[in-house]
Amino acid sequence: MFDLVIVANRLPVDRIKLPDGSNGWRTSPGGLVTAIEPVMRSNHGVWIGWPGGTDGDEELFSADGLDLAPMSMSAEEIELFYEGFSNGCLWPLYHDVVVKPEFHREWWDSYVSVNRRFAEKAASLAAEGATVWVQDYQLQLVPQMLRDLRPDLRIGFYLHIPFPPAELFQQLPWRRQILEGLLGADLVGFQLPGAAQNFVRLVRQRVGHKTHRDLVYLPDGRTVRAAAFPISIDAKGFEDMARDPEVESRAEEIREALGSPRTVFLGVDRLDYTKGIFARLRAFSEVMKEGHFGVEDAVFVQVAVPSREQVEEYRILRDEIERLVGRINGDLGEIGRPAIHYLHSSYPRAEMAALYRMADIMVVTPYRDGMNLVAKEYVATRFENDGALVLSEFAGAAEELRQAYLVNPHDINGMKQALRDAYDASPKESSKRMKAMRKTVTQNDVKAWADSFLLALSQVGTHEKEPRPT
Ligand code: GDG
Repeated sequence: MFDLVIVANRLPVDRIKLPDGSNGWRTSPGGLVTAIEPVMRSNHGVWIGWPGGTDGDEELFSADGLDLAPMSMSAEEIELFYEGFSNGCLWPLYHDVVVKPEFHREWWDSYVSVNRRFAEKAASLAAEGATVWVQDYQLQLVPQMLRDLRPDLRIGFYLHIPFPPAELFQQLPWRRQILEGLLGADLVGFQLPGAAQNFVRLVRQRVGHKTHRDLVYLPDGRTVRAAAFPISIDAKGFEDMARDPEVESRAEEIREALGSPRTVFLGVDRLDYTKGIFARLRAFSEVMKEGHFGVEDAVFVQVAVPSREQVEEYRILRDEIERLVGRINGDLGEIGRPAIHYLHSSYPRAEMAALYRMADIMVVTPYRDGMNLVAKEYVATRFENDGALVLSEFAGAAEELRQAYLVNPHDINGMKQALRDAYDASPKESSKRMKAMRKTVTQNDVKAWADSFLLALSQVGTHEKEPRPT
């Protein structure tokens, strides 16, 4: 039995087959893992999640000192619950309908039954009075299901992606069930205050509960708090990695391999339609075409990390981006000097740090993003206060990183201007901006995020100053 139970769709590791046929584990990339892993380590909890694959093995194990409880997933559940309802319906709906969400009843049925299995697993592993922290959009029904099974638990929920305005959320045929699922938690955390307000407003309108500021009052006397806890990174960990001489020499090696251009632009994203990769590369290529810089002066390195490759929209996007890269390099490149270096791959963390170190301008231009950790990681690695960040206004990170070159990713001309500005900035100007951003990131690191969430969770209902509305 455990006192802290993390419930997330994925385990922080992938199950892999070793050359000798036995099972092995590899840390899997992604924002959630990066954020929660340090919390787990310092609290000695258990992490429940899907290890990838369909092998049905649910035996507890530990990897890298973490206790892990794998949840099996059938091929049908992967298709209906994960690729279907989670990534074909909720993901686009919550990201401002960048692509059209699909509403299928059999996807929903699978979402309900998988959420129930997660709730049952959490109920079986949590000690009396334990804290359970449920993560993200795939598991929004778990809080209420778990509360029905185990009223003794303290339950927190954190949404890593945006929570949409009522006008969009309302489209969801199962809107009420989702809201009621979330209300099973004592504390519902979001990236930004606007998301928490969207939620409270919807609860008032759609479920009819009384609310006051960030509190929801349930008829049974329970109080639920909805508030913002902007996520962050292990800033010191990233900085230490960036200072490692091996990382530094790798960064130099990459720059040389790129032909030692004056300026390197960098994009690092999961290959996802919310990330705005296509429009960003177009903007860069137009600036180059117009002669602001040539291929000897500047290159763009775009790392597109493979993601959700079974989902049709993602396959289409990959084709579109790769066609665009081919076209741009055909138009603007020279022998041995492409304008865009495109890499469809994932890398070890040290290589990511080397990429951040070698880049002069980091370009992060999502149409909508809960936070965006890549932007913060880049800032953390710039210990000499050099480099520039071009950042979408629609990334949660833009609320904190005000000294970035902020852009509207729908506005190609505006993006072009920001790329030119970042390219032309004096070292003094860049250093002033970076210094301020580094302060923000180092002061609010992932430990502060987790600590503040867990503290707030422990306090819900214990010292309400406001009288309950009648
Ligand atoms: C969701 C929300 C929110 C990426 N490729 C590799 C790799 N990564 C790491 C990055 C970063 C993380 O994955 C990506 O995080 P982001 O925040 O940029 O984006 P999402 O994956 O969409 O994350 C997002 C986040 O959750 C946390 O709440 O910020 O808004 O969408 O840490 O470094 N890591 C390694 N190799 C890779 O190839 N090692």
